[in-house]
Amino acid sequence: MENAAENRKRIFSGIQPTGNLTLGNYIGALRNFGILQSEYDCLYSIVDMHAITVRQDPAALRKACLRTMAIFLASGLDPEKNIIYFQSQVPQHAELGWILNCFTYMGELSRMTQFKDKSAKHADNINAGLFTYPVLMAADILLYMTDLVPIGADQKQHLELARDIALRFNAIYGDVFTVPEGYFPKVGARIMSLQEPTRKMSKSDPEECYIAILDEPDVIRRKFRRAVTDCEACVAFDPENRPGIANLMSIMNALTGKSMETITDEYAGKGYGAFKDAVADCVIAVLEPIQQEYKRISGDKAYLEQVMVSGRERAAQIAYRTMLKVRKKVGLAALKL
Ligand code: ATP
Ligand code: LTN
Repeated sequence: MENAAENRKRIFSGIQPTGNLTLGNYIGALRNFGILQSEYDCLYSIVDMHAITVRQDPAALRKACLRTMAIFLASGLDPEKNIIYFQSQVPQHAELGWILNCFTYMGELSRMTQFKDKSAKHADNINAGLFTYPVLMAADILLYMTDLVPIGADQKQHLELARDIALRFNAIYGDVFTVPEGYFPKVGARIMSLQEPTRKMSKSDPEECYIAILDEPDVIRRKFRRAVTDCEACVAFDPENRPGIANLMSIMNALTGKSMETITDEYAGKGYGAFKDAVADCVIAVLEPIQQEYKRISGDKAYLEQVMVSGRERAAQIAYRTMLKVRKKVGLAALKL
């Protein structure tokens, strides 16, 4: 595929194997991965090196990596069509990350909102990796001459930085990197927390804030029933003043395609209880087949291993070619295999 697809546009995206993948990850990113796979030449990475910017239990991290890969496959990503692999198994990510660190300014990194949020959350461990996290993300993307990056809205600032770094590098050394564009979902680019609907749904928040892709139906129903709304008890889309109900409407809209007007009309006079149950039903209908497939795939360790090895080999070939070029440009000795 790597050669045959030379003239197709290339896609790269990554998901951290931290905790349980959420409905936000699914709607904001994963669902688009599946849609894009037939038209583009895609790489989807489990970005385990990004995950260790916050302290991880080693055994739990190893498990989470495999679980994330199984969820990728269960949600319909074809490992033949796409390159699915673990970031840390292609060492060129770290190598390019270092080089790009030397082309990124402290001021740029200090402005990153994710760094500010994560520093507040992990005040006892504000390490340099957390600070340079966006540079490693830029390396992920630029290593594969990526054209398009499917991500949720929270990653927009990081993508802008990756573009700036690419442009800066190209201005010095000539056209080395493809300058990537973001690909954001039209609806659902920012699914909010069920308990604090002014903040994004995040898998590192407490359980009741998010729906995990692998949550059982009764858990999903319970979490939606307990979701924070307001006391107006009428379904209407007003994200500014009524973020909780607007978030539930966005989830329904993203999963069923029903417009906000249709949803408003359908649930007029029915109260929040019925609406919350209906949102839960839509989510269950989408997640159930993924969960069934997950159960099947996650038991097949040999298959997962095979996907991992083949993904790594295919990704490494492209990464190797980019690094030959980059090393030459910056004046580092060639590293031939
Ligand atoms: P963490 O809470 O551990 O930082 P995260 O879920 O925010 O995790 P990732 O797992 O790295 O971060 O996110 C993977 C993809 O999912 C990214 O493209 C991100 O933009 C998208 N995403 C994450 N949360 C949401 C959300 N609430 N709504 C829409 N997209 C999201
Ligand atoms: N930073 C992203 C995860 C991520 C990513 C990437 C996304 C790491 N490398 C490359 C797209 C492309 C996050 O925190 N959600």
